[in-house]
Amino acid sequence: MTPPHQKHFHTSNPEEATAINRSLPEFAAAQTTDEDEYFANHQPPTYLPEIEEEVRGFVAFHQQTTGKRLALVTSGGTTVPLENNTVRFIDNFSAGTRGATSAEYFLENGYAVIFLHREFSLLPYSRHFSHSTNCFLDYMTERDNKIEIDPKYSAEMLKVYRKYNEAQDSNSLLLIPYTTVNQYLYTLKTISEALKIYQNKAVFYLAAAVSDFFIPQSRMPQHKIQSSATTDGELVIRLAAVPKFLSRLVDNWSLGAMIISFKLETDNNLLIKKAKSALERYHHQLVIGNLLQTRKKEVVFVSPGREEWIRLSDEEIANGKEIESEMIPAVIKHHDDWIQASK
Ligand code: 9Z3
Repeated sequence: MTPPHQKHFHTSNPEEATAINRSLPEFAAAQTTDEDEYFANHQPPTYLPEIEEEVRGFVAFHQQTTGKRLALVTSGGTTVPLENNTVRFIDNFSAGTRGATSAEYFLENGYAVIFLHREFSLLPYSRHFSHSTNCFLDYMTERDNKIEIDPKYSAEMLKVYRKYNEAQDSNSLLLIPYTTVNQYLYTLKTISEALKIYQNKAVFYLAAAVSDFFIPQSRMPQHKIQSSATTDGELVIRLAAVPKFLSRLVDNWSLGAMIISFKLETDNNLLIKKAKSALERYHHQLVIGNLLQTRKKEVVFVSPGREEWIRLSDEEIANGKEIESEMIPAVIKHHDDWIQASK
């Protein structure tokens, strides 16, 4: 029996007045989107379940133990293989500087970081010493038949070493690699789903340079393309568009997280326009626009109704200041507002 204060609803009777309405337009059959189609027709990397376990362990650790906010930083370029047994692939310029540098500033500001990066691209902390000389041995010197850090690098290295150890000891940095665009997309999806329990305390900072075009598995030759198989010595490659995954990320894969995408252009006249249209299209929280030519000197934050530039002077750059040291505190302010607004 229903208690007297509780209203009783009947749902089993048809609504006679509105059951048939011929003036309504035909309802389209459910469509699978390009993104779903992509996952239905491409194989996940075989190691993905192990990555999922690592990520879930990391997320649970921080949720239960440290309570830190969490940043997923993506970094570096994705490859597009031309052959299944890959000898050749298409690549892009990104070395992962933006991602690796930003990850350090997130860590310094108390975030835990999942660093989804192109394998062998720059990593947080080691980046200071890995690509700037011919070899790490350039930082060493010999004394009394022993090898040691050259004293002229020692102070700087000690600073980085301490920060690196702090990140390691507190289990605040999880490194997850990818190489191809397919691996990137599957891994991003898996990490996003594992991060759902983190809700608005998670921030997605998508700095990886993701290829817009790829060769679908259905068209991919198994073996190295032979020059004898080309016509007139020319190789024609037909690429398909990579589906726009940001809408899936915003709508389904993440739950309440703040999502930041990057917009890269080379034409100054397009930057703001393209950043705004990305924001309108995906309804996420922030687009960071940058030009290839000036990306280390200036970026623009485009959020609903707002544009904020961050610029470094030539003097600041000459003194070794990194633009990410200003970008990340500004991102964190946006994240504070996002958490506040979603309370
Ligand atoms: C960026 O715009 C990054 O800032 C850079 C960093 C790739 C320029 P580096 O590794 O470079 O420090 O040398 N990333 C996003 C690029 C991208 O693919 N954006 C897509 C687009 O522009 C949207 S997701 O359409």
